[in-house]
Amino acid sequence: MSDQSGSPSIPEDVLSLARGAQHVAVFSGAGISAESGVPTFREVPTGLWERFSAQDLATPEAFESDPALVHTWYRWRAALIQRVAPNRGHQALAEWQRQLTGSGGSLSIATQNVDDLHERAGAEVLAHLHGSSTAYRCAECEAPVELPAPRYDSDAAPAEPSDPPLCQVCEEGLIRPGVVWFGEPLPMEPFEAAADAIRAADLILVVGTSGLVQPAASLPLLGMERGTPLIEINPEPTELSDAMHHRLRGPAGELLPALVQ
Ligand code: BV8
Repeated sequence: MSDQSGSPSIPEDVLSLARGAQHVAVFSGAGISAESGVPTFREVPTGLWERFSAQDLATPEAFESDPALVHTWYRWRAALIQRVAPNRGHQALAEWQRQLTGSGGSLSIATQNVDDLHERAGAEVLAHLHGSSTAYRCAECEAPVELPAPRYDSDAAPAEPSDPPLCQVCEEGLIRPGVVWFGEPLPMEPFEAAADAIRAADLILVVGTSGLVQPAASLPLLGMERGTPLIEINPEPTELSDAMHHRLRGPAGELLPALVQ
């Protein structure tokens, strides 16, 4: 087990694992977007929703009891995501994916994040395990809905919540975010695709996740079935650290570019 801390230099044995990998599986969480300015779930919210934790708001019950507050929180987050840019960690993964794909290999990204920063860095994402901040649907008839880009042009939370639109298809349901809330099942197709890619990988990177949210956080452990090397990239220890073969202690925006030669 190597426990790298301090400078973003990568131990030689980890560098050679990266150089020799042909099929890499990446499992990412909120931490990979932190350096872009997207708050992680562990950070304490401020403003309109400062009384709530992200976990309280990301539930069907919260939407049921205060649809305007939850709708506004998602629109504000979506606007923030659109205002920020992918960081060097997202870009390094996109570059590595291009290199591997070009030489008959693969780099599969399964993300817990609802932002599109991997895509905006130029990467293909295999699975958005918890949905997307740009998707919406009717809470009743499930009809998918396109909403115009949200217009909050400052990081400050809006003073007033706004009501979600009514569904134009069934004219009964409210439009909800196309994300997986706590207590809701994950969509099976992305989950299975992520599981298959992790089982088939010859190297697994676990980047920027506390490993607390199930069942997604169990996916990287599928690599243990075949003894696939598991590398964690995170400034802090996590629920998954003990299962990792290597733990690179630092920010993804520095460590991933150093890992991708
Ligand atoms: C389900 C979309 C069943 C919405 C999200 C008790 C025990 C175990 C499980 C449970 C339990 N009680 C309830 C559950 C189940 C629950 C769960 O896991 N709860 C946890 C909190 C205990 N799970 C569910 O409810 C799931 N559904 O189980 O359904 C079911 C089955 C059939 C029928 C009905 C029901 C659904 C979970 C999905 C919830 N939705 N997102 C939205 O985004 O608003 S989860 C959300 O939180 C994110 O998507 C993300 O996945 C998660 C946060 O996790 P992380 O990504 O890890 O982020 P976090 O902030 O925690 O950590 C950031 C990390 O980055 C830190 O480690 C930090 O050190 C690091 N970092 C910081 N800076 C950097 C960095 N790393 C690198 N570089 C940096 N610069």
